[in-house]
Amino acid sequence: RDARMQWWREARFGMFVHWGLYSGLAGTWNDKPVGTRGGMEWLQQRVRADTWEYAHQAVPKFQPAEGFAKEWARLAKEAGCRYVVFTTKHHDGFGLFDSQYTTYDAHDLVGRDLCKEITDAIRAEGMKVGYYHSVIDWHHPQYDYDKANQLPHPLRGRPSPNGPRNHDIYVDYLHHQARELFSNYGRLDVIWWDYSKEGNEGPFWRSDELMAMARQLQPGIISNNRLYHIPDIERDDSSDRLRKWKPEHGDFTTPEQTIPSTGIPGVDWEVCMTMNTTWGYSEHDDAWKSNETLIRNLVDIVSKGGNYLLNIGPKGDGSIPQQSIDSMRAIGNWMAVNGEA
Ligand code: FUL
Repeated sequence: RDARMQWWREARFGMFVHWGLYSGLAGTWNDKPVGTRGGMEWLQQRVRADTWEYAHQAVPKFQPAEGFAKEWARLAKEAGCRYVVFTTKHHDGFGLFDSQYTTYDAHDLVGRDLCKEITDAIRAEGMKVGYYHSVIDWHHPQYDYDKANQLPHPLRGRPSPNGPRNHDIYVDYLHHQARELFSNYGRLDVIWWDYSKEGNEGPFWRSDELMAMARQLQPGIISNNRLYHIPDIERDDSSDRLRKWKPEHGDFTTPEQTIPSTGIPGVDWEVCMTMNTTWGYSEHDDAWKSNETLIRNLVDIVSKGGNYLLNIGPKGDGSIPQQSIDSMRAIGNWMAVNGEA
């Protein structure tokens, strides 16, 4: 494990990317802001849209420009990142990769394998590649939102229009897609699962099998622990829960939007954070952190032994908000002067 973790422990700084159908909607639904703060990658749930309505509005606005991925990779490199983790599928269920198990993916709706474009671009800049993959899937007809007990779904508590939902069928689908990701894009360095809720950890997703599959198909891969561990946004007794977490449940833990005050002794950890308050792009969120804050966060985290995974939320055409470009460059300049070679 130490051998697998070595590059990551040395990396210190990575770029997170949240990008999918929600990006083109930009935090707006029916010409109204969905809000000015908070995760707009949750837009579908925030407006209580079913998948048909959501996709109908979102797909025409999701039009990736040629070469967008190279811009992301160049920016990450310039900022001093050693790895990039991006959303292969977020909770809305839309995949950036080409899956033979659904038509709700970039291949079928956009005519491109965006996962491949992004993966290749990151590799070409010599960085490590990570996939954020959601185990939650609002679009899947067998995703059991009642049993999963984790979503404000428009149909929650009402009879499903598709009849009873069979969670096992959804979990098979999750495993099939994971196999595609582990098999079809070459070497993968990080798998970043998202996420379990209390009572739905581990066996709920047949997580031991997922982890074994990852190890078998990608021997060098490292993984976060969110198949087994509830992320720290959900609860505040993380140290207590971390005692129950075993190394086979993942290689590192992922405090979200917050820096543990005294680090997390004996555990590898990575703080993921937004630059404003949303992961997915919003045209209404102007609560940008200053460059000084971002650099202080990086120094604070690294001095306590953690990694910093800093998020950008590109727009529907794949372009990066100017504030994020400027901040990443400012971090890069700081690193060039103060960082290690
Ligand atoms: C959370 C998700 O629900 C958010 O949308 C975001 O992806 C964050 C990194 O993880 O659990």
